[in-house]
Amino acid sequence: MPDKKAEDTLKNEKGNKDTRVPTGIVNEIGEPQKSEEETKSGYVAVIGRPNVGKSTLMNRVLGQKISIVTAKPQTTRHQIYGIHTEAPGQIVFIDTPGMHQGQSKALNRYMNRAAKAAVSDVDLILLVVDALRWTEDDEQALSALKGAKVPVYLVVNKVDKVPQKEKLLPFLQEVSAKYPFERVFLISASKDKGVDELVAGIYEALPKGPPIFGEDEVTNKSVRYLVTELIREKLMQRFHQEVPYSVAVEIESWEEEPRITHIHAIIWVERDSQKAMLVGSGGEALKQVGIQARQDIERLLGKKANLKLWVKVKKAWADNDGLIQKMGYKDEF
Ligand SMILES: Nc1nc2c(ncn2[C@@H]2O[C@H](COP(=O)(O)OP(=O)(O)OP(=O)(O)O)[C@@H](O)[C@H]2O)c(=O)[nH]1
Ligand SMILES: [Mg+2]
Repeated sequence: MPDKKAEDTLKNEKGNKDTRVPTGIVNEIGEPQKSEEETKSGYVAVIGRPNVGKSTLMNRVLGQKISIVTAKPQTTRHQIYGIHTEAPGQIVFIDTPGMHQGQSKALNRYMNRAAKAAVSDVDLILLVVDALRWTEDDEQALSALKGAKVPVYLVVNKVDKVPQKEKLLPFLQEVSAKYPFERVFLISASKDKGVDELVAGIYEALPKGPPIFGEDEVTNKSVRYLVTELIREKLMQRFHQEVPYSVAVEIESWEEEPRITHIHAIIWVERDSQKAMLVGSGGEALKQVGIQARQDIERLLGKKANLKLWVKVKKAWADNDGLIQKMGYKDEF
């Protein structure tokens, strides 16, 4: 696993209020604390096809939005860590792009590589699937488990969509026969069902050890990166057809004042027609994107933000290996 990148990463707002207490100290209600030899820690890769709820699950455990979520597939594009620290130890989730068969564009190939790379050097893998739906893309995600040397849990998400639970049985049998999963969990990440049981199950699989990251760290990504993602989330949610898959967001300038942060960001698209869609009708849709993104950004930064967005065209950037690297899609997993 790469070492943590210390500077500029997002810290846990809870800070020292975190439930983990240093070795040998007795907490307020008088219970002796676990020494570091008793805590558990490790990396947990969250993989699966697009749109099954991997990012929703990670955010649910962390209790905050670290990874963006939309109703559209192929939302997550990079690996992103979500670091969960509490009394029993530390779970470092690695959220990944959904694995899928479309390999036509350089960006899609990058996303599949980023997802596959997460499977090595971890302590546990969660294969997330959608209750009752098994597709070719699930098969692709499953094939990434070949040669995995660590336990794999099957996590069947969105069980809230299946009122008759007996209908799940044949699906579970079918999927369980495909791989020797160590355990199977039925959950609803968005309705918070079965998630605590899954977290308890994760600790059972992790090795004993001290936390890997500082207890106030919640991700390996910079605040600036999270800001670009929040803008991309609003763009994906608002626009349809090919636009969501053709946007990349870049911070052009970032200026801190005591009470406000001024952020200028460029939205890159692939075609003039896409730019026209974004800025069309007096720019109303883009204005709404800006307002919604600013609200989330202010929550993230804990202060006021002044957000300015520009749309620019870089022809077929997602289809060009050199350009996707320039846009930040580098193989540094
Ligand atoms: N009904 C229901 N919907 C869910 C649940 N979990 C996630 N969703 C929805 O499923 C959609 C996809 O969720 P994401 O978390 O973005 O899925 P993902 O697997 O990270 O998708 P990619 O990043 O594209 O690979 C969103 O609309 C979520 O709100 C759940 O437990 N029940
Ligand atoms: Mg995701």
